[in-house]
Amino acid sequence: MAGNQTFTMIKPTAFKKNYAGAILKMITEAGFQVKAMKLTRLTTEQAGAFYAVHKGKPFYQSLVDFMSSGPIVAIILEKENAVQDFRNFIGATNPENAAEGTVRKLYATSLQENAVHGSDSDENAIIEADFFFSKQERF
Ligand code: DGI
Repeated sequence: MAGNQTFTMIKPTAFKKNYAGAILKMITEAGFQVKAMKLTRLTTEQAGAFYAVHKGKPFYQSLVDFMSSGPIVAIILEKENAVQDFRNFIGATNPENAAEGTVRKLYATSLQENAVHGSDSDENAIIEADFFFSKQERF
């Protein structure tokens, strides 16, 4: 993946509210190229594994329940400096702190239901992309 890709998910509430099209438009207009994409749903086991780093925190179970509550759109994106640029583009974890014009400012419902995920390092981008996509599903 060589540092130029990141992984994102459009989370269940944002998908349910039909924001996926608008969010994807923002993403591509910001210069990110879609390299893989699928509509899928996490089991509670998969959501638990994806967010294992938060295990033991007070919000963990609620986060796992939420992330497995409905369909998500999983996407691999490519752009120079993809991980950092995408995190700047989506805004702060808590939408109350997200800058104007960011995806989370526009489409998040709450801290937990904050519209989109974005990998926090090149290493995690690779792990997360591999979690969802086979070689054949990437372009
Ligand atoms: O990398 P981020 O998604 O911005 O943030 P993170 O990896 O620290 O947390 C993963 C997700 O967990 C985040 O998108 C929303 C949720 N979360 C993080 N901190 C809290 C939280 N949910 C609740 N309810 N309370 C928190 O303090």
